[in-house]
Amino acid sequence: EPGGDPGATVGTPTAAGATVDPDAAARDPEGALVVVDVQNDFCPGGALAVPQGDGVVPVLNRWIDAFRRAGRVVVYTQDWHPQDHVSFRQRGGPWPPHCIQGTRGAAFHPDLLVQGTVFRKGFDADREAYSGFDGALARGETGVEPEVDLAGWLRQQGVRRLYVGGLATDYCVRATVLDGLREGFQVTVLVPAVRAVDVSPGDGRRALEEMQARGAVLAGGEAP
Ligand code: VGL
Ligand code: ZN
Repeated sequence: EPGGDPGATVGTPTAAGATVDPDAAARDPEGALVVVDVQNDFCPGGALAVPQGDGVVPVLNRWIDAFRRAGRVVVYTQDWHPQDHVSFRQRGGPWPPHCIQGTRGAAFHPDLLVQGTVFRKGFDADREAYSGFDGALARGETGVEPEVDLAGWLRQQGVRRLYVGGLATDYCVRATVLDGLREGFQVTVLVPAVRAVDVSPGDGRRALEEMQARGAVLAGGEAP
C-alpha cells in the first residue's frame, strides 16, 4: 500500500468496522481530517438542532489535535446560506432557516478547535449543497473563492484518504462521504464523531450503511 496503512487500525474490530486511533491515523502522510458542519444551528438550541449534535465536539477535538500536531491537513465545511435560500420553508424547502451567513447560528460551535481551512457551501440562494465538495474556499468574514474547490485543493496537497466526522450523518456527512468516494478518495467515517437528524427513525443508520456499501470504512464502533 503506497503511503502506508490507510486505516492504521488499532484494537478490536466491531460490527461497524475497525477501531481507528487518531494518533495512528495522523501518521498517514496522505490523510486529511474533514470536519463537517459543526455549527451552532446544528447543535442543541440551534435552528436545526441535531439530537446530541454537540456530542461530536470532544471526539473531533481529539482528532483535530492529533492531525494538527502531525502537520496534517484539517478541513472544515460550513453551511453558509443567504436569508432566502431555496432549502428554507418560506421557499418551499424542507428546513427552517439555518446557518445564515455571518450569524451566530452559522458560526462553529464555540468549543470546537478551529485550526485549518474552511470551505463554505450553500451560498447560492437557488441551489442546495449538502456536500463539502460543492463548497468553495472561505475568504474573509462572508465571502468565498469560487474557483478553489475542495477536491482539487485536497489533491494539490497530496491527500488520498479522508477521515470524516460532523453533522449531520444523513445529510451533509452522507453527501460529503459519497462525493469523496466518487472523487477517488479513500474515506473512513468516524462513527462516534457523527450524529443524525433522523427525520425518519433509522435515517442515520441507513446513511451509514449506504456509505459503507459504496466503499467507505466505518470506524470507531456502533453508531451512537
Ligand atoms: C445540513 C440540513 C440542511 C447538514 C445542512 O449539515 O447536514 N442538513 N443543511
Ligand atoms: Zn443547510
